[in-house]
Amino acid sequence: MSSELLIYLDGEFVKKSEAKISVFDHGVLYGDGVFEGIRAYNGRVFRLKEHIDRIFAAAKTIFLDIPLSKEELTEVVVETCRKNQLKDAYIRLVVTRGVGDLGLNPNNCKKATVFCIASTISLYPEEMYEKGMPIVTASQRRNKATIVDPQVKSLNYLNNILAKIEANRAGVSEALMLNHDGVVAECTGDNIFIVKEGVIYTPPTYIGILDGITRLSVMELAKKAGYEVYEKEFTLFNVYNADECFLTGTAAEVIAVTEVDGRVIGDGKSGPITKVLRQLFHDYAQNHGTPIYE
Ligand code: PXG
Repeated sequence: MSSELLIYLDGEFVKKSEAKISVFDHGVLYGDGVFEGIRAYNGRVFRLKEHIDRIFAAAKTIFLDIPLSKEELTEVVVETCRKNQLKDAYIRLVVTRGVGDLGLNPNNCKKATVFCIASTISLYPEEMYEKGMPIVTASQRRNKATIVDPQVKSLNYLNNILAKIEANRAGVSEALMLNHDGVVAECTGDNIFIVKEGVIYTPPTYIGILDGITRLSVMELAKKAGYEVYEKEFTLFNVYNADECFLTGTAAEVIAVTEVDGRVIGDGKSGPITKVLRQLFHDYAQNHGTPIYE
C-alpha cells in the first residue's frame, strides 16, 4: 500500500499529493458548500447516519444537490477509511457547489464536487482532559439563524475562525461565542454544557448553534445515567457561576472548562459529572458505529 493517504475525490481514490480541486470551484471562490467532521473509533464510524443526515439537511437548505444517495455517501466514508486501513480516524467529508465560472451564479456549476479525507487526529493533550481548560468569550458573535442558520455546517466558517483567533491571542484553546442577543451559544467547534446543582443544561438549537452529534449523544447518555438534562437559554452569568462546564464535539469529545474570562468554574478542576460523561461517551464511542471492516 502507498504510504500516502488516499483521498476520495469525485468517484475516485487519488493520492493526497494529487488530490486537487479547481480554482474555479465555488467552494473555494465563495465558500459555497457544506462539510462534516466525523470520527471512527476501534473500526467503527461513529454516528455515521447522523452525519450523513446532517450534511444532506445542510445541502437541502442551500439548494445543493449531492450527486450521490445517502447510501452511496455512507459507503464513500467507510471505503475511505478502508482504503487507508484506518481503525481510528478523523474524517472530513466535503460537498461544494462544484466548478463554475467567475460569477456568483450557481447555475454555472454543473455538478457538485465531493471529497472525503480520512486521517488520524491530533487531539488536545491528555493533560488538558485531566485538568480542564480555560476559555474566553469572543467578541465575534455566532451567525443569526435568520442569516445562514448555524445548523448548516457550511464552508463559511469565518466568524468561528475569527473567534478562534481571539482564543489564540488570549493564549487559550477555545472561544465561547454568544448569539446576537448575548445568549450563550457554543464554541468555535464545540457545543457547551453547564452543570448547576446536579442538573445539566445546554443551549437549545433555535438560538443559533450547530445541532452537534456529540451533544446529542452526551444528552442521551446523561439521561440514561439518570441525570436531568435541559435545553435552556442561559447567559455568561450562569456559566461563571456554574458548578461545572464542559464542551462536546467530534474532535474534542467531552472536555472540561475550568475557567471562563478569568472566572474559575466550580473548584477549578474537571468536575465529577463531566468526568462521568467523558467516560460514558468514551466507552460508548468505542463500541457503537458503522463497522468499517465487516
Ligand atoms: N459547534 C460547531 C460550530 C461545530 O463546528 C460542533 C459544535 C460540534 O458538533 P459535533 O457534531 O462534532 O459534535 C462543531 C463541529 C475541528 C473541527 O477540527 C470541529 C468542528 C468542525 C470543524 C472542525 O476541531 N466541529
